[in-house]
Amino acid sequence: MAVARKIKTLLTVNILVFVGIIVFSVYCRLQDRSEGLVQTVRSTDRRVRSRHAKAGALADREAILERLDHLEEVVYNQLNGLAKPIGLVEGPGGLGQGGMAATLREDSQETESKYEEYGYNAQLSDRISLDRTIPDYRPKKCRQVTHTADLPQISVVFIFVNEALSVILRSVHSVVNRTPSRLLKEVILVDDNSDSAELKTSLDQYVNRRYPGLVKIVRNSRREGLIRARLQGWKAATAPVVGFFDAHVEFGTGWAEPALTRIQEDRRRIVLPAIDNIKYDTFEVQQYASAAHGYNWGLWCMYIIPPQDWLDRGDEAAPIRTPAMIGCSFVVDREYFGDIGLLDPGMEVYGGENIELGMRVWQCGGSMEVLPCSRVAHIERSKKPYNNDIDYYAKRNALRAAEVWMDSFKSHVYMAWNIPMTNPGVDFGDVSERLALRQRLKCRSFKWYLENVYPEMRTYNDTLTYGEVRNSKASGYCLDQGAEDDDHAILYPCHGMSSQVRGAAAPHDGGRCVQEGRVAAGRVQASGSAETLRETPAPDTPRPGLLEPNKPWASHVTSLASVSPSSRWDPKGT
Ligand SMILES: [Mn+2]
Repeated sequence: MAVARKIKTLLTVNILVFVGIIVFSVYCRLQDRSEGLVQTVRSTDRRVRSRHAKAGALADREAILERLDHLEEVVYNQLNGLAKPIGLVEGPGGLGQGGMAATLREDSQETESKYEEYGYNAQLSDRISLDRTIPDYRPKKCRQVTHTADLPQISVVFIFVNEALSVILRSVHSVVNRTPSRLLKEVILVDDNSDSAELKTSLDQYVNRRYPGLVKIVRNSRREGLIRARLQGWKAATAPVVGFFDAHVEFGTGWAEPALTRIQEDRRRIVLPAIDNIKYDTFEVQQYASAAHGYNWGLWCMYIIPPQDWLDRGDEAAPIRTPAMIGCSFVVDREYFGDIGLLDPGMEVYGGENIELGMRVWQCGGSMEVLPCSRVAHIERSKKPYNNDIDYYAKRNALRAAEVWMDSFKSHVYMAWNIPMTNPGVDFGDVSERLALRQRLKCRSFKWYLENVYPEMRTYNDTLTYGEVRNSKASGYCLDQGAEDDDHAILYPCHGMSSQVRGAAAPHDGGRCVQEGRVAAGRVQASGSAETLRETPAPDTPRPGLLEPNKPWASHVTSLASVSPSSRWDPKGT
């Protein structure tokens, strides 16, 4: 009880002091104003005052005003400034400081529905300060590097659709707080026609008062997809360098200088700040290991091990050559980006544009690199917006990239998506302008790119055919990979995912299946229910008939199944 009473007293004293400060500042303001009025009325009197006395009074006045400004700042911070009226936290308070994991005491219905809507714990985000600090995960060496004073300025573009207000504002606060003001020309928010009213009026009012003149908002009157939304941001940008980010990120200390330095040295470099992870449930900031950004033949991006020469060099602060980008964080010279054709505006929604840019910049004389000294933490959402037909758009965009940049290797993309090269049943639109761009820029072949930039990528030559291997007696069943921990192929209801999709190579390769998984060895026996149909191991029998190269098995291979590869990893998506 005594402790409680003490706390109570302390609280009361605090509040009293607080109220005192406010009353004092309001009083001074009033004084100031009335003094102003009096001064206007008595302006004639003032003229006759001695010059010396006037200067003294002015100096006093200046000092008082300065002091008042300071007090006002203190009060403002204590009251959490402009964020408080919209239910958010600014300044040093709030949960999750230092990038620590945070939790809410009660899990309400509202929390659940917001999770559903945004793919992260938006209600928790509202309780985390817009100005929170995050750990400095840069390699040690980065902190000793000094940068020249004449670095170019940057425009930072955030694109979003239906994002939580607190998450967008934390991205903005974070870039303003951690970028030297002389380098940050502007922040551009591109709203791809979000549904919520909060993202219209509240966002407008907040940024106009908090960052007048610094933050611009561009709104699409219809949903364009995040690829064209980025292009809108680029059009609005005026600094010599532009950074493109998802609107659910937080910037690390000193992120801008190394990126701007690399671009100042060579404007044909596309620089990717290294990505750390903000956990979507607790908002804890976790470090990710140094990686390059690669992709599979379906053109889904993934982190890959850095190139061998980088590993051999043993300098963890050195830039990492990368064949493509995840896409949620990249920095580029504004004019150069225009010169090489921006992002393909014929692509829809998102997916594939990030890989296409990687292929294009390398093939057309530029480069792309991850910078471990420049770091951005990003929320990998548990669910993405545009959830309808994302696979369809990713496939469509992948085919555009394949048709323009990949020469004969485009077959790999068709194979990965399990669609025939003739009459694919996917309308990927007109690529003639992109082909003309390739011609105009005199770009290298995809073969050159594979050999020099992405040698890790496995190629499948002499492919005769690809698709599912169906059981001719029960056509609803396909050969499947089976459990990870044994060598047994199984029959399973056809689903068209990658575990069932196989390719077959020319005879010199043994005429066997060259799918990523294991080749079946043994007799495929249909017994039991659909769920338990399994191959029976039989070491003394030859390979299953379905895969015998001398059998006309190609007729078992379905040519079209409009489904996506299942084994993929896609952390971007915005
Ligand atoms: Mn994202």
